[in-house]
Amino acid sequence: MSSAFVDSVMSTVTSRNPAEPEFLQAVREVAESIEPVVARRPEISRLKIVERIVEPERQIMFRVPWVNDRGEIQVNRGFRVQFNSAIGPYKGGLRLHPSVNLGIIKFLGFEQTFKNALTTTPIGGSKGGSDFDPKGKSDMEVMHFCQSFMNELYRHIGPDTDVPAGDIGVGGREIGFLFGQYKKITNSFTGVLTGKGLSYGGSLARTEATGYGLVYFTTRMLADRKTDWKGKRVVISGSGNVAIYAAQKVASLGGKVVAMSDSNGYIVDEEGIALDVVKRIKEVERGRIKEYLGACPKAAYKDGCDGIWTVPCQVALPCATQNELNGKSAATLVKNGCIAAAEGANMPTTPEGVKIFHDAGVSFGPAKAANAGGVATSALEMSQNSMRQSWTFNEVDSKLHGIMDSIYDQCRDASDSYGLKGNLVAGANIAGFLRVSDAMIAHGVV
Ligand code: NDP
Ligand code: 2IT
Repeated sequence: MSSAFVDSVMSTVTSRNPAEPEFLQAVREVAESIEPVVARRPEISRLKIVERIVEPERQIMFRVPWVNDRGEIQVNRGFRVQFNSAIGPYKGGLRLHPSVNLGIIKFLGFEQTFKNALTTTPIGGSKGGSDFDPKGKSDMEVMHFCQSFMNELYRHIGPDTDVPAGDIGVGGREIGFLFGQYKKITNSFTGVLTGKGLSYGGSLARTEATGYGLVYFTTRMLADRKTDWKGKRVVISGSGNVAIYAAQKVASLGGKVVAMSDSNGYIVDEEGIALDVVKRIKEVERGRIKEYLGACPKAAYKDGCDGIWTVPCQVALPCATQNELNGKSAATLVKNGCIAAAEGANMPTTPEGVKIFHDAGVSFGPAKAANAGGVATSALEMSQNSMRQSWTFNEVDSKLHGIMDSIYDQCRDASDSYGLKGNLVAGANIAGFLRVSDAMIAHGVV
């Protein structure tokens, strides 16, 4: 879709941020969605809200030197992009993956701003990470990297300033090392990171939250089609934190997860994926998904990631990485009878893929809304830390469920009120944008 408004936003953002295709993709999608809002609310143009919202408040890039087990010096690049603090302290994950660069962190920070607004908890948007590859590294190497990363990051974060968490390549182990180093350098014990271990201030249900939240959101999408999970074939890409707990919740609601993947290939198990096996391989042994065949020899393994979308299913949950589900894969899913797709990963569906789903009448849950349960529960962890309390698993899970329902309602109501019924992409972007822009307007030109 092209228009004078979108063209004008994109021409400035493109000239300022050349060679950042993921960031430009994320901005274009929001610009397309909010065009009717800008037309209805003239103060947004007058106060240059769109021009301001696409510019990060602060971008930090830094050297991360560390020493590997062979005594060799390694140098990685660290990032923290503090995108928007209109509604609360910056909040968002840290990604450790060799593909990380400034454009990827900016796309994630930009999306995080609107996602966090949708949670209705008081958190701004940020993202960070490094091109460090944790795969094949020893615990000591990961610790040395995390300590060096925090030696710079600590001066930019704080419980009321910016609160990082996990993302790809950052789970409980890494958060522990990062927290330990922050505590040592600053001589303070505060809730400066979320996703912490339960022994030092973490929240019950944070590990499960993104996957569970994704399934709560998708449950509402299915309910709008007068159906539920019972007997549905479900394909979930990835086999990390989000994928595993989405699979667990799907199975508990009567769905059958028949395929999962990692960056090398995918497994198909017609009897339903044995999640205890996946959890052992991925969470305990840090192994590869193809090792599943060792425990479940009747399953099949195929090399390559996108083949997973050729496995027939009614519900598709992409939970690995950006742009992993393209137009061709979406068309295959539609042909095979898929009725709903919801994004556990951030921006996993290409714009062509989204269009094919929309045109085919497939219910589509965009990442900003559908995967917001993780950061929402991070906000609940911050609340518990501030109150020096810990809630039970059920208390946190029921608050998470309520937040996902509210996000669904916001997306549906926003799309309805702009004449875009059923378009949850537009609904999420409009509802998130309005919340952030109202706060920015109230703050004046800052
Ligand atoms: P993990 O590191 O736990 O798992 C990532 C999974 O995705 C692994 O199976 C990994 O395979 C696969 N993967 C990663 N990169 C690629 C790639 N380039 N191609 C194919 N597969 C890939 O991360 P999470 O589960 O935490 O994150 C998954 C997605 O969910 C990301 O998009 C993240 O931004 C998003 N997300 C995460 C939240 C959270 O709370 N953790 C919250 C909201 C969104 P392999 O092991 O082979 O690398
Ligand atoms: O993309 C995301 O929302 C996350 N990686 C979680 C961020 C957080 O602060 O919990």
